[in-house]
Amino acid sequence: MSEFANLLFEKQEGIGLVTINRPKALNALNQATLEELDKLADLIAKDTDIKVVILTGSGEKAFVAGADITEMQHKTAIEGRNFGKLGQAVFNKIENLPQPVIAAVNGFALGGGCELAMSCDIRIASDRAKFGQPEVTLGITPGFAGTQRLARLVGKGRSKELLYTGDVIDANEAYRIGLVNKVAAADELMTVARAMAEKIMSRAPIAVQLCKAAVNEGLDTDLETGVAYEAEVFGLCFATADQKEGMSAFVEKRKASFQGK
Ligand code: CO8
Repeated sequence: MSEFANLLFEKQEGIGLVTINRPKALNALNQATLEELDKLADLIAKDTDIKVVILTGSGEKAFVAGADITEMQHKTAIEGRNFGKLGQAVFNKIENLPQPVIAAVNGFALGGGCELAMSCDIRIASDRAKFGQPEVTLGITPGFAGTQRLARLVGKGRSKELLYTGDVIDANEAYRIGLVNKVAAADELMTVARAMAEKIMSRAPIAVQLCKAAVNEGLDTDLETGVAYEAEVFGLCFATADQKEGMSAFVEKRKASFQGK
């Protein structure tokens, strides 16, 4: 199924595979692509057959080489702000999808591309991937929450260095500073991403979704509020059949079979 001009979307046994598909522009995010991503995120959020999402870019060269510079070039201040707000809203939606989202970063993840990868829960990079926030080389700041998510992921000092210099770093350096979870050989990227998706899918789905919500809620608030939220979701798990199954399986020394109920 693809009702989208700039995205490919397929469902593969519980995995929703989203591919940004503008290879001639290195998958740069223009307004139309962001609007399509927004629409697709709404569809995925409602689709209970999808347990994990994998997001990648088409072609061998780029995940996403940024927001579309050609389209941005002549924007006014107000148009720039509105474009930034659109990107921020779409990335917030991706960050808060009920399902875990894995970015399989197959190449350049620059500017808006790095910001998109950071809105995903987990990043797996091909050993050919490159990351950076080169906006200052174009006379702008990041506008899709890069100043915020990068600092939260890699800390204040490292994020400021990347933001001020516009330096582009390779996958190993991104791994070293905690920007990515794993580095895979380019030809094994999707296999590694699928293996992680399958492992997550074998766990109790409601518990996984509640972990996601608790981490996201907690990082947006203070520790006291975060732990209070955790107590609530922890309690909620005891209302699920999967909690009974998980603990019975442990006691009976067998593998748990979760239903997502
Ligand atoms: N936007 C539009 N087109 C792009 C972009 C982009 N971000 N990146 C690449 N392209 C296009 C090129 O123009 C080229 O098109 P054509 O063939 O028609 O000339 C095609 O993709 C292939 O690119 P290159 O020939 O440049 O390929 P190279 O292998 O020589 O270089 C690079 C690859 C290094 C990735 C290079 O393309 C590059 O530097 N791209 C731009 C990277 C960048 O600066 N990204 C940040 C953009 S700004 C941003 O993302 C801000 C987000 C927040 C916005 C908020 C708005 C208010």
